[in-house]
Amino acid sequence: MKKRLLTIGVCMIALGAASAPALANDGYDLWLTPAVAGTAAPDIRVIGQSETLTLAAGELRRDLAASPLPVVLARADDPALAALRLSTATLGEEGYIVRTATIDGRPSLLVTGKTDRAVLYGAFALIRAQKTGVDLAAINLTSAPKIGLRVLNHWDNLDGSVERGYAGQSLWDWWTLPDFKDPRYTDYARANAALGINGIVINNVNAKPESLTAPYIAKAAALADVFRPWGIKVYLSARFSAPIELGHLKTADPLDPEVQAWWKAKADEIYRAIPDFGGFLVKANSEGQPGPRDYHRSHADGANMLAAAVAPHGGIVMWRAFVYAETDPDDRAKQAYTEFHPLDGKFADNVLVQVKNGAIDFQPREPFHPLFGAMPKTPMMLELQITKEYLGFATHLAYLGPLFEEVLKADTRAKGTGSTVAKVVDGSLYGHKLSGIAGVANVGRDRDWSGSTFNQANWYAFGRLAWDPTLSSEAVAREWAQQTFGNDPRVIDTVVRMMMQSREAVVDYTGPLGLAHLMGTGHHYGPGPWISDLARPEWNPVYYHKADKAGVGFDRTKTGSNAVAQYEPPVAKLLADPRTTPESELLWFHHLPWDWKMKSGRTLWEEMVAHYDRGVATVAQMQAEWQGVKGSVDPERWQKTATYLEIQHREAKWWRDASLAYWMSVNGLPLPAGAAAPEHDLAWYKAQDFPMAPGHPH
Ligand code: GCW
Repeated sequence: MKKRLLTIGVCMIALGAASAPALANDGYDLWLTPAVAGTAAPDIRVIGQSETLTLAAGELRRDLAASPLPVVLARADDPALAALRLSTATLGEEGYIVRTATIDGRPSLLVTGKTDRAVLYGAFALIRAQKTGVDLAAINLTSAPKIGLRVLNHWDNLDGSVERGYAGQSLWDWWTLPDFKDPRYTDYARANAALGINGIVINNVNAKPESLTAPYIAKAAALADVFRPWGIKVYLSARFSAPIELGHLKTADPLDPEVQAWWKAKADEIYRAIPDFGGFLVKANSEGQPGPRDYHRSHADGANMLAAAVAPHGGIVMWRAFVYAETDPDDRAKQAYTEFHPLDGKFADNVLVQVKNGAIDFQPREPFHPLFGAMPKTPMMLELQITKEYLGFATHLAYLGPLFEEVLKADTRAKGTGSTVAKVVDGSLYGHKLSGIAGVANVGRDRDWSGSTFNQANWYAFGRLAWDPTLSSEAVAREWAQQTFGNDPRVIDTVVRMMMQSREAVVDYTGPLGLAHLMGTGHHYGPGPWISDLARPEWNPVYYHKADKAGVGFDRTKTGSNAVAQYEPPVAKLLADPRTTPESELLWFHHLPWDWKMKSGRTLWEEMVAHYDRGVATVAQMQAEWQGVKGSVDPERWQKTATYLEIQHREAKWWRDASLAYWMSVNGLPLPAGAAAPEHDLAWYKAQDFPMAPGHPH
């Protein structure tokens, strides 16, 4: 009796909560906002049977508001659709059609594709269309992903921490897996499927061998079971030396038959637990990780050995090109190209080489990596960083869509004009069947998943651009805003305006005109352009800016490291001359005097100061814009964003002031008239210390 009363009480509380006005929105729903209660539920019919089709129908029931027509979900080869003679030639396995059609004599809204997961993607596209104001009565969408592997890379450690993670602990509770499958894993899969993301590397590229042991394979298998019906495969980062650590072999030499046999057996073991396991991601001979070079073998030798182990099961290997060696005195920006370019044509068919967008390391702006277009025989996977290691962690508002778009649209000129990075990556430039794009995830256990509402947009933009790298980042920002904040045009316009200027603002206040790698050591939080005492030269910011009394910037032309020669001749030619180098990349390629005349007529020094000031001013403007939508955005997300913008403003000013104080200590120049003096002296900025900054092992 007592128990019953208690149950009734709980129900009443639950009911009370459900009927209370929606005062708060903690951002948990992401872009999967449920249809407003009270609108007529659409009529959904599923033809055919599968778990994925059922999930697709469930998504529509939850999120689609009234539909002008009944919705029909079916695979394209279903006899019920035969009369429609659908043209499915361009759809591939994942493409969908969403259009009006008469089915069994009833005017309907058809969602179809060749496979169940294509239908699922179509269902999400229909929901997106409705939320972005498309007239469903006239809808006619056909869409197929341009890139095959659309993968998130989790830098999640087995102890629950996340390398460069700013959204709380890892989403994976390794300890309670495989038994407990947290419902969040399903919500995570839904959010990804809505964007078309079809692969997740669940552990850090700085991998522990334990992730390949039986208990952790079982944990990975549990996640794979959750993700599978959502069209998502699980991948693992593999530690190259695992045959030594786990197999007790004396070597991990990729040409050693015992090592090869170990990996083959390991792959077989994984596939027994996860029949659709995607494959391995490998960081080798980079930042202390083991790799084939330890045995005087090439990256191709290492990759091909793993590729042979997974090939019988249809798996692939994503081999990272993020390498630079302390023993190599050459410009760090050149090292990946130097090492990988000669290996073109040497990789097995099921290997992709995964290349960061730029040649250094996910800086707020980098020129595109010269390896794109330089390895025609090798599928090149683009790696972007969604988590904002160098763009203000979770607190700064920096929409990365324009950064992603900038690299995707960059023209390598490898096969004439129009040889964009997007065409290299989607495989079309050289006719590769395998193609892929990876994003380092910004997801953790925070209620809003990504540490802030606006960080969700970066995950969203990655997914949408992975599906279609020709989309404009502004269009993506708009559709994200509509699904996140509703359809008040004033709110949407404000949000999109803020987003579209936000990344450039970060460039301005952290490192304008092609400056890069100026951050504090280890945690990478805040400015440290003065740092010069670290053991390896390329760890020091001074290595990257080379500022002295006479000038600033890294000479990567013939008179310097000649990194420009790694680009195709027409690109190299432009970059060899400071007058034809885009000013946004000027100091990346050139060392120039402080009084160098810029296109604006200002000196380089004046221009730099103007950029720092513009960066801070843009943040102030974003704050003002956000004030303008107070009351039109739910209070919880509004307040958190407002507070984060205050933090951003304070830190933008800190970056500006600290940087200017340092540059002035080097060039001895006064500030241009009207520019405010830094708040503190240089010694103060140098004395700041952040031993507990997040995302970095303490
Ligand atoms: O940007 C650097 C990060 C490291 C990271 C490395 C990489 C996973 O500071 O934390 O390690 O890149 O991409 O391998």
